[in-house]
Amino acid sequence: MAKHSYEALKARCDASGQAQLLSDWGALSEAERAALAADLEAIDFDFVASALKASLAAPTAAASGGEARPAEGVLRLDGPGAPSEAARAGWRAAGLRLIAEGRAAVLLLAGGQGTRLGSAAPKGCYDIGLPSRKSLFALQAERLLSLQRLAAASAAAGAGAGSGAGGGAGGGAGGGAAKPLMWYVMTSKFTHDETLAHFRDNDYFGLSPGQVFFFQQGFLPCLTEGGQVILEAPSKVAKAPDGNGGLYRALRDGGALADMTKRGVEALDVYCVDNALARVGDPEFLGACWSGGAEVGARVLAKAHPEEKVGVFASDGEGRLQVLEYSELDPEKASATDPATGTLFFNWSNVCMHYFSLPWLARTVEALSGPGAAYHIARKAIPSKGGKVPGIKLEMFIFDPFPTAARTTLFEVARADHFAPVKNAPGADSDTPAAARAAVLAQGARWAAAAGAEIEGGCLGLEIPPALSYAGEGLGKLLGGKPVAAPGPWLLKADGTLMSG
Ligand code: UD2
Repeated sequence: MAKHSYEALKARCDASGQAQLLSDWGALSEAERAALAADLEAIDFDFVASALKASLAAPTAAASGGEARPAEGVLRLDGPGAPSEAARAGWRAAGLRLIAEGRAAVLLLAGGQGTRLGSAAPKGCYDIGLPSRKSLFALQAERLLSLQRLAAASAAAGAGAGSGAGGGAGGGAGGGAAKPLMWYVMTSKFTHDETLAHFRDNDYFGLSPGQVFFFQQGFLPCLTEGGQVILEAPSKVAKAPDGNGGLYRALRDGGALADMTKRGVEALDVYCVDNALARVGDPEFLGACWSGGAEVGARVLAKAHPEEKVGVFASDGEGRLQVLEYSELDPEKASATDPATGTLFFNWSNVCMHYFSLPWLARTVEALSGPGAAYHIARKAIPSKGGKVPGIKLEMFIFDPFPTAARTTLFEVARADHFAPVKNAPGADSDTPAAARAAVLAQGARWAAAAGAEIEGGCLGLEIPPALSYAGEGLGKLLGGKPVAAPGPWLLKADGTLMSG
C-alpha cells in the first residue's frame, strides 16, 4: 500500500478511536497491509459507532417485552372461527393470480452461517439425506418452479377463484401470459460465492437465471464493550453478518428493492433457507395477507414446548405486533401457561415465514438504512489475534420493525406440513437433518395415502419431488391403489415407479 494512503488510513483510525487496528502495521507484509487496508476501507466507523450507541441505549427485550401480551386474531387452521374452505380457496386463487401476474415474489434469507449445523458450506447446499440427495436449495427451487407452473395453469384456465393449489397437476402446462416467479436470494459474504456456484453447477435447478436475483447483506465488525473493533488476526478484522434484519439495508444497497419495484411486485413471501418443509410462495398465505390488506403477515404454529428455540408473537404495550425472540425471552415468561386453557401464554411461534407488502417494505428500508438504527447485542467469545475474547456482535432481526405495520395477518399452518428446521448437527436432540428428512418423507407418505396409495405399516415414507406435486395435488394417477411397502424410504419417479432411497 502506498505510504500516503497509510497516513490517510492512520488519520481515519485515530479520528475514530480505532488506532489499535494499525498497531501491527510495521510487521505486516505488503499483501497483509493491502488486506487490512481493504477491510478497514469497508468499515463506516461513524455508522458502527452510532449503531453501537443506539443499540446500547435501546430498551432490552425484557423491558420492551415487559408489557407484551400474547398475539391475538390468528387465522386458525380449524376449530370455531376458522376460515371456511371457500375462503381458503379464494385466498389460494388470489395468491396464484398475484404470482401469475408477477405481482408477488419470493425472498429467501440465506446469509446465515451454518455454525450450529457444523457445515462450512452454506446451509442451502446441505443434503439432509433424502433418497434424491437433493440440497435444501434444490428442494426450494423445485417447489418454486412447481408453484410457477400451478399459477400459470390457473391463469391459463382463467379459473381464478377456487382453482387453488389443488386445482391442477403439479406439472401442469404453463399458461401463456403468466410471468416468471421472481426469487430474491439474500446471501452474505460468508455464503455468496458457494451459493452461486451451487446454482450454476445445477443449472439453476430448472429455473431461468433471470428469475433469480442474488444480493448480499452487509456485515459489521465485532466490537469490544467499549466499541473498539476487534482484529481476528493482525491483518484481518473480526466481522459477522448484520443479522437477518440486515435484509432491509441489503434490499437498498443490493438493488433488490429497486428491481421488485421495477417489476411491479406488490407482495413478498419471505422464508428461511434452513426449513426443509418451507412451502415456498404459499398461495393461500399470500392470498390471505393480500386480501386482508396486511402490511406484514406471518405463518405461525403452536409452540412444541416452552424451550423451543423459536420467537413468539406478542402485542406490545400499544397493541402493535412484535416477536419476542427465544434468546431474549426469560424462561418464566416462555413457560407461563394460561390457566383457562392450559396452553402456553405465548403460544404462537415465529417460524420465520413472513409476508411483506411492498409499500411497507419500502418505508422500512428507508427507515432502517440510515445511521441510528438499533441492533440486538449478542455477547459472544470473539476469535481474535490473541485468542478468544469477550466481545459484541451487532445483529438486526427481520421482525424488529414489525410494530410499524398498521395491519397484520397471523396465519396458522400445520407444523408437519410447513416447518422442519435444519439447525443442529447430526446427533443433536432436535432440529437435525435426520429429523427434517423424516418430516419430508412423512409428508410424502400422507400425500400418497390421500391419493389412494396403500402404505404398509413401518414404511419410512416417500419423497415426492416438487415437480410432481407442490402441495400434494395431482397424485391420483401416479399413486392411486399403489402398494408402498415397508421399510423404504422411496423416491417417486415421474412414471409412477418407486425407487428405493
Ligand atoms: C430464527 C428466528 C426464530 C425462529 C427460528 C426458527 C430470527 C431472528 N429468529 O432463529 O424466531 O423463527 O429461526 O427456525 O429470524 N440469516 C441471514 N443473515 C444473517 C442471519 C441469519 O440471512 O445474518 C438467515 C439464515 O440463513 C436463516 C434465517 O435467517 O435462513 C434464520 O437463521 P438464524 O440462525 O439467524 O435464526 P435462528 O434459527 O436463531
